[in-house]
Formats: sequence, structure tokens, C-alpha cells
Amino acid sequence: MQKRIFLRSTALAALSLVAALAHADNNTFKIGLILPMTGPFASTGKQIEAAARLYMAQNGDTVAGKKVELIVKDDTSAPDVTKRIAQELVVNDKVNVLAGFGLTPLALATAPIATQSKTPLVVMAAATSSITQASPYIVRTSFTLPQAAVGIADWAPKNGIKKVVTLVSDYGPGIDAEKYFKDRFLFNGGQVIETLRVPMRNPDFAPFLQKVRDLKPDAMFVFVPSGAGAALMKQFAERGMDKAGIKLIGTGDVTDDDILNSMGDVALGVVTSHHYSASHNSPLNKKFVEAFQKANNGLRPNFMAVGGYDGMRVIYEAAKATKGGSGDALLEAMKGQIFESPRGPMFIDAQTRDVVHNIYIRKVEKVGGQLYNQEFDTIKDVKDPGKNK
Ligand code: VNL
Repeated sequence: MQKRIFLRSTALAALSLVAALAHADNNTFKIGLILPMTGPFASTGKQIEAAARLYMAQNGDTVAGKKVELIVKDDTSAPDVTKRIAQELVVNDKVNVLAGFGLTPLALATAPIATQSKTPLVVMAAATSSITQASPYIVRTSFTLPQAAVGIADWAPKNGIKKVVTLVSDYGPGIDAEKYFKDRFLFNGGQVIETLRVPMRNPDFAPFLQKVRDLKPDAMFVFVPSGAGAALMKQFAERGMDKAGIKLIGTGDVTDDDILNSMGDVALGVVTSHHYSASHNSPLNKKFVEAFQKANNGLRPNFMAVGGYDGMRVIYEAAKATKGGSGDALLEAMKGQIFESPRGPMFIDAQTRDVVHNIYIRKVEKVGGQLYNQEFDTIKDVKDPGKNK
């Protein structure tokens, strides 16, 4: 009798231990953050990781009573690696959500994993319009190139720029930028006299810039991915393009806040359109920039950081609403979120799962001895024009 009771109680203890372990697992909310942490796009990974950690430091590492676990993985910006890591995170780590995605090809390669496993995937960086259509589980907190490109295409012809040569990185976001800039600029009465595409990786801009110089447009419209702007600016100056009276315009990727201050005076006066500037004039942004710099040795946050920070906000709020849920419930709770970002007001369009936000026209100016993209005009609540086809 005594023995039976003893056996029963040990069995019960063992069971509750198993339950406790399962519960422990059930008590974590896992975010798999896949980023290029090494290689030519490492600045994007560094900015987003720093922003995600800042968000957690400010908002705590528990949601709905669950411990938030951030698992950061380096995909070296190779699509097959991104996809493999995503699969491991889903199968082995059982993450609630996948996030990051520094480049378009990395997001596109991973989209099928999100669909098959019904795992929400938050794109914090990549910006080709079509990405959100690659899986119904994709939500985007970065931006789209069509959103950014039409702003400058409206501004330029009203400001003496009638003849333009475009120069873009030859892959998804560059092709979007070229198309949406050109269509809108032509519609506005402008002329695009040449469209040039440079390789995405390690481009040598020199022969392209020479061509632009020979064509003598009023301006050169540029899209290069975050990080590549410094090399382009340097060669632009070396060829004396600015002295030859050729203006530089583009989406804000080229005057990326991460590297802008090191570009020197050649960047002064460059006008771009984009969704985020570190000098965006709002109390929330001032707090964000200050806290980010304090936590990262003075590093200035760029638009990648803001995509990561807002992505964490979308994940945290969805986790709260679903008590640490996953799959379709978590995805549904991401759709339609509306909030103030350091960039300004934004929301996640429930139909397209894509970001809607203001696009600002900005000019590079010196403020307190430092170069900033100073916003001087606002186009409100811009939806991705790529979704209206
Ligand atoms: C992409 C778009 C990447 C814009 C970027 O920087 C960027 C992309 C790395 O979709 O690949 O500034």
C-alpha cells in the first residue's frame, strides 16, 4: 500500500516535471532574427540588431508573461544560407516568428519556408515591392522602392530638373526604383535620356559615371543599397560631376545616415526622398536617436535601424494580443497595427501586409558641423504604388 502510493507519487512527479519542461518551453516567445552580419552588407545587420536590442532594453524581455528570446543568425547575405537558417530556426528552435532579411533575394528565398510552416516573417530591410506577395505570412516594416522613388520624381521637374539619367543597382529594388521614377518623371513632363544598371556587388561606378558625364543631364537619379553610397559619392566627386553641374538625386538609400557624415562636402545639397532621416523632427525620434547612439558608441541610426525597431514593435504588440501566440493568430495580430514610429506615423495595411508611411523630401545640409538629410516637404500616408497595378 505504502509502496503503491510512493510509486504513484513518483510517477506524478515525473509527469509534472515533463509538464514543467513543456511549460518552460511554452513560456518563451522566440524571435529568429536573420541578418547579414558579415560581408558587404554587414552595416545593415549591425544597425538592425542594435535596434532590436534597444527595443528590448526599453520594453522589457517578457511579453504576456513569456520570456522573449532573440536568436540572431548571420546569413552572410547569401540566399541559400538565409533559407537554411530559417528552416533550422523553425524546425529545431520552433521560433514564433522569423525576422530581419537585409536584401531582397534573402527574403524571396525564405518566403516558401514561411508559407509551408505558417510562420509570420517580418521583413525589416528588404524593399522590392513584390516581396509581400511572395508569401501570405510576410509583413513588412521597412519601405518599398516605388514608395520612395515617386516622391523625388514629383519634386525634380518642379525644381528645374528636366533631363535625367538613372543609375541603379541591377536587382529587384534598383529595377523598381528605375521603373517608378521613370514612369512618374515622364508623366510629369521630364525626360529620361538613359537608364544605367550597375552590378549589385562591388560595383565599379567609374565607367558608368563617365557615361553620365558625357550625356550631360540636369541630374543623375540613383538607387544603390544601404552602404554603397559612400563609394558612389567618392567617385562622383572624383569625376567632377558636381562641378560639371550634374545634380545628384535619388531615394534616400544613397545618403544613408550610417555613412552620410563621412561623405564630405560633395554630399551637400543632394536631394532625396525617403521615409526616415535621423534628423526627423519629433520628440519620439529625438529620444530614439539619443538612446541608440548612447547604446552603440555614438553610431547614428539609419533607415535600417528604424525598420528593425518598428519590426520589433509589431512583433511585441502581436505577441501581447495573442498571449505569446504563433502562426495565423500571430500574423492576424500584426495586420492593421497603427502607431507612431521614429520615422513618423505608420501602419501595416491589413490587406497588403505592407507598410504605409510618410515620404519626406530631404536635402543634405550641415547642422552643428554634421551632415544630415534635412526634411523640408512631406507626402502623407504613402501606400506602395507597386500594389495598385
Ligand atoms: C534593399 C533595398 C537593400 C534597399 C538595401 O540595402 C536597400 C533590398 C542593403 O531590397 O535588397 O537600401
